[in-house]
Amino acid sequence: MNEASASGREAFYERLDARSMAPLWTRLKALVPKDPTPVGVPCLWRYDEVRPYVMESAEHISAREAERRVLILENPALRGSSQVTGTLYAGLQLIMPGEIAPAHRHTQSALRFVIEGSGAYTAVDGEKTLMQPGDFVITPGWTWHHHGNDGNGPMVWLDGLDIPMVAHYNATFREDHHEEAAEITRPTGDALARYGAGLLPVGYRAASQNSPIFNYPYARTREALHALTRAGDPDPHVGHLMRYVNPVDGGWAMPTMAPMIRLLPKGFDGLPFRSTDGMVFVCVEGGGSVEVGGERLTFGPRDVFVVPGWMAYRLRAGADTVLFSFSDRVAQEKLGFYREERLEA
Ligand code: GTQ
Repeated sequence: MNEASASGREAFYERLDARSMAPLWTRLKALVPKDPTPVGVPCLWRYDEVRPYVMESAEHISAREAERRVLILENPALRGSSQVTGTLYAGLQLIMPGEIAPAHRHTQSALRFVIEGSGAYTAVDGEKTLMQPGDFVITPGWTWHHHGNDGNGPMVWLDGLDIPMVAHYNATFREDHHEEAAEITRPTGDALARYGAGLLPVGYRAASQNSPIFNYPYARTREALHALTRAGDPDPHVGHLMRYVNPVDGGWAMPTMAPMIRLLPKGFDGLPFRSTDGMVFVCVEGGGSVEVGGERLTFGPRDVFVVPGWMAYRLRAGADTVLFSFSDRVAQEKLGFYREERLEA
């Protein structure tokens, strides 16, 4: 191309620009790349390092004043965005004895994975559930919820929310309840008895895309995971990997976030794996390492780490290890985007 036509092109682009238009061909490869560019970087938050900050937050603000006293786990490559992956938010929430985090509701879905403490509860849509370490708890979008702590020690859980995903669709709404604690209309344990015992009320019709079970107690989950180890070998890439299920339709427990839990037997030396969903992990028991992006992050109980989508990773376990995780896989599957790849060693 000669100079005259090159400058003619540039002038054309400028005239386009003035009309709020642009040539696709200068952007095509970035807009429609061959494969995904990972969003964010791998990162591990070691619980013994972050815990002092979580506890100190109680010296600076009450749950009431904060509304939610949470330290956001922000991806180091996405600072200022409140994102842990391209679509997900994560944070560590602290509730001290006697406190109440006041009732509100929002279109975002939330999940809680209990890290430390006992005696605290969350109330969701009229039912309170007591939380224990390892419990997986759902707050469906647009349900009233407040949290409280009737115990005598602090409680910390990991919050996972689809905040960036809902923001992407500009479909964010919130409402504060007129009372600090929303009304309790059902006894504690009601949902688990009705929907979590391999039974369903006859004539039951799903009112939501969320599982009607909103607390999956760790004691039961753990028992199931250990039974699997007696029944056969783990998948060589992902271990004994299970998803939290909605018993009404067999689908994922939540419509936008995909919660899973896995057991990696002692000595597990996983083959590399990658999938399009960025994943947030919590080590529940045991310990090991994740090799990702040319580094090796070692983890133990209560540590949280993130693996960006489409980055290959290998999991290893030095002891029988339980890992909880969540990602946007369920949304990607519904939209037809989800892909995974099992790689050679
Ligand atoms: O517990 O309702 O970490 O609304 C962020 C926003 C927790 C909550 C978060 C929230 C909540």
